[in-house]
Amino acid sequence: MLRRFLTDEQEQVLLAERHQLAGLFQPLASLEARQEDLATLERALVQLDELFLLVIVGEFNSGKSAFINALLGQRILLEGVTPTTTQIHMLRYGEELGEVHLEADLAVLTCPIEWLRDINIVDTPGTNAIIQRHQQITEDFVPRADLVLFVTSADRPFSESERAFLQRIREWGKKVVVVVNKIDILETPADIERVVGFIESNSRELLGRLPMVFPVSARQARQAKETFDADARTRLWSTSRFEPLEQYILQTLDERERLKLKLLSPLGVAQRLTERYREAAQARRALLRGDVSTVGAIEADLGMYESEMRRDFKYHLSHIENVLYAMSERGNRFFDDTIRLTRVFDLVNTDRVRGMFEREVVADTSAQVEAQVRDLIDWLVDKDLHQWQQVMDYLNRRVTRQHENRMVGQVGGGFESNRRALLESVGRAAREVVATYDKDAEAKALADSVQMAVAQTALVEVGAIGLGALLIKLLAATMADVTGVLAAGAVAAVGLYVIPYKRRRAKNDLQVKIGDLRERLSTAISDQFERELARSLATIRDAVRPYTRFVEAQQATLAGTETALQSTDAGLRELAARIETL
Ligand SMILES: Nc1nc2c(ncn2[C@@H]2O[C@H](COP(=O)(O)OP(=O)(O)OP(=O)(O)O)[C@@H](O)[C@H]2O)c(=O)[nH]1
Ligand SMILES: [Mg+2]
Repeated sequence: MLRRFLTDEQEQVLLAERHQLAGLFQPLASLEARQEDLATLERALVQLDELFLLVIVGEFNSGKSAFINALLGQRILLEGVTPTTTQIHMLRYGEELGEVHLEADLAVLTCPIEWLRDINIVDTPGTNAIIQRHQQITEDFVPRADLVLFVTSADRPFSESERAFLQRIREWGKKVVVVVNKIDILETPADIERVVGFIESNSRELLGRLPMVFPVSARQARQAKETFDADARTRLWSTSRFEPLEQYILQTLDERERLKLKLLSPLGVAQRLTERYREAAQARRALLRGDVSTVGAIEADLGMYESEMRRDFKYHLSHIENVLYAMSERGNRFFDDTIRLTRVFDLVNTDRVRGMFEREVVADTSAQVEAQVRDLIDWLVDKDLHQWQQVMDYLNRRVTRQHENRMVGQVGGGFESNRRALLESVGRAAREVVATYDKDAEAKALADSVQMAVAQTALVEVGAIGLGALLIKLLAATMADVTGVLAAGAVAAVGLYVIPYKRRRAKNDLQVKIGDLRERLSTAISDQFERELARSLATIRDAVRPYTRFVEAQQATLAGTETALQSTDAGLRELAARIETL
């Protein structure tokens, strides 16, 4: 890095810094950092091993190239009134003059000047030129600087674009020295002082502290170095005011000072990146927080759906049961009315009794049960559909809201596009369910399975006869039993004693039969309902699960990344303090 050996403490700081910088790759990668930022970090690491880099920046035509030529004492770089420097020129020590192109936009010039063994000096394309690309080349190079020399021209000190540019340099944590060039065009020393004062107060405000400001005439300085006329040389050299600046660069900036700047420079870069990606992580966290609450809301909604369904199902079931209760009431009344002495002759005619029983007791029970079951099924299907709609709404709202969060879109494109794709595909699935929901088919399928369930508990072979027909079949069996009680004995003969007994027996039998039927029906329908509810919940949860899983996984990763960034941040601060004491 530098030509002299490092002290133990310096060596340790250097090691610690390498460690911190290298540790930043992982969290940055996990936040899908921009390629440029990763490259910048990588260069910052490499830069620790490179020679001190003094980078000259400023607007086009301010005299950056002229300044370097003056420093070198020869016109090595091209100067011109139009935008002249079109790529980065790095000046290095070399036995003889030479030029090689290392990378795109970077030319290395070698020059046999002693102090270039300690400092590499860099000329950059001017900013605020009509050629946008020049500005970009220069801005991309700024993170590599160990010290930035900002050249502004005395005829237009501090333009708006210079302010903006300086601000960006500051963000990289660079130390800045300001050069006011072309003071030869100012008429009096007082004008020079005014310009310097103006620049000092503005840059203090902009950089947060007063930078060193050197007013010079690069042109006169070079002329002084080139002329053979001793008088002219003295005069030009003094009016150029170049000496303090040259002194600063070549002497004040000694090895210790350069080492400090060298160590601080990648630190500034790392701090800037850490800060940027902590913000990115924060934005991501905020987004995930919204996702978590959406997932939570969907889950809470499903929980509510489940308990409301159970509660309301009880009402529906009671309606069905009531139909059968009503039937047994009618049965009681029927037996009270029919099984009496005065009607003994009616009772003897079994067919007639059966006909009466069918008309008065059974009546339209099966149709009523069927209607109630149909109601229940419609309700079930409606609720299921409604729940899907609910989920779809939650997801839609989330998709709409995320577009408002532009910050997240800026960094971590992969995360955001994965997330959006996922959210959209889950939303699409829900939308599709809602759009293609065939209520009739769903209801039909449910009705079939209810019927099957009842048939199974009754151990009756039914095939596809329908719930009503099935009930009639079951009731007919009941009827046969009950009316059979009446037919069995010679009612007339022992009427007086037997009739009350028969009546009680018939009523009791009917209660038992209907009770049994009700029980079977309730059990079958309840089981079916539970299965249906479980299926509905499971299907919805399955549809949302990819999103839920993504959110959970991302949260876990993010927590780790945030911790890493936080500890890097602390580590960098501590290092910065240590470097100041070197
Ligand atoms: N009067 C005066 N003119 C100068 C001085 N320094 C440079 N110039 C002139 O200003 C013009 C621009 O100088 P350059 O050194 O090419 O400026 P630059 O900042 O490198 O410009 P770009 O490479 O285009 O960004 C040239 O015509 C120089 O001769 C100076 O101290 N005084
Ligand atoms: Mg130039």
